[in-house]
This record gives sequence, structure tokens and C-alpha cells, in this order.
Amino acid sequence: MRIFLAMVLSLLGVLPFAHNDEALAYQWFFNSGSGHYYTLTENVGHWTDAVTEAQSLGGYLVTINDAAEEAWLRQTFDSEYTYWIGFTDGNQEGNWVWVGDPSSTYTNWAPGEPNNMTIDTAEPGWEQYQTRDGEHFAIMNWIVPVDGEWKACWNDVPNLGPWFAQAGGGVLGIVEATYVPLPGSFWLFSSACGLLALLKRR
Ligand SMILES: [Ca+2]
Ligand SMILES: [Ca+2]
Ligand SMILES: [Ca+2]
Repeated sequence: MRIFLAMVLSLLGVLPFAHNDEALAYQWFFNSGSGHYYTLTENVGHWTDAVTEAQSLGGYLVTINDAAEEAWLRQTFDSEYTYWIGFTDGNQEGNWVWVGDPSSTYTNWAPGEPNNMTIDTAEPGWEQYQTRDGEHFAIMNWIVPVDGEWKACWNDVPNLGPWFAQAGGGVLGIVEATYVPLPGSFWLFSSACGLLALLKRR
């Protein structure tokens, strides 16, 4: 048992991909359903910025794979706010793809969405919140009535839009990662413990 523990600790100590000190500043939440870790971006605003920030943490802007994952996200993060999710048709209009897990097929669009609204198709008074380019980026927690009940759905929006912003004046992204980022010191400590245990055994 001790030799096994020593081997595991030694192995953990040399895992190179786990070093990401920047990610330590974030508070991560573990979802036992998906086996993944989640946090919010610090920057509010553009979807493209949220994608970049997620990548810098070793993760990706969240892929919502099923209703259970979406329910967990709403429970874990403030469900009063809208969040960027990693879903876009920016490369080809109408062809929605996930930047993190392209194999996911789950969607939860609000009725009538995605509508790719532009300045020209916006309802009177709403033109100022639209662009000529249309809408290519998805947010979650878009609360709309569905069959007489208020439901949290998705909407496609422009890369920035104050009308769906939250309190801070922008939109945060949800980051999903497959491993928990741990400090370099932890891995160094694990290595040392593993080595010590091996030496002691001899
Ligand atoms: Ca996911
Ligand atoms: Ca679009
Ligand atoms: Ca829309």
C-alpha cells in the first residue's frame, strides 16, 4: 500500500499540465455529474474576451452538454445574471458549434431564438442594441415565458450588448475545465513526499 502511495505521489509530482498559477486566483466549483470544474471569468464584456480568458486558465468557455449540467450551473452561479456560453455561429451563419466540446448536441433556445437580429430587423426602439452584423454568440439565463411559466433559456446576441448586461455593466463567461488547477508548490510537495516514501522503503 505504501509503495503504491509513493508511486502515485511521485507520478502526480511530475504532471506538467497541472501548473497554472494564474488559475489559482479563481474560485473553482466541482460538478460530480460531469466530473469537471467551473469558475466565472473576471472580465465582463465581449464573448471573444471570455473565450480567451477561459483558454488562459487551461479550460474553455462552458459547453452545456445536457439539462442536468445547465441546472447545476444555475444553482452554482447566480441565476439572476446572464452568462456567456461557448456556443457560436460566428464562422457560418446558422451553423452553431461549441468551442469546447463540439460533440455536444443539447440546446435550450428560447422560443423564436436564435433569431440573428440586426439593426434592420430589430423592433422599434431596440435598434441601438443591435449591430448590422447580426447575433452570433449565445448567453444562458434568458428568462422568458414558456407554456405559461418563466423559464431560463438561451438567446443569441451581439458580441457586446448592454441590454442583456448584469449589474457590473457586462456579461461574465463560465469557464469549464477538466482538471483542478493546483499550485506548483503542491506538486513539488507531492514529489518530495513520494521520493521520501520510496527512500524510506529501501
Ligand atoms: Ca460541459
Ligand atoms: Ca448568427
Ligand atoms: Ca437573439
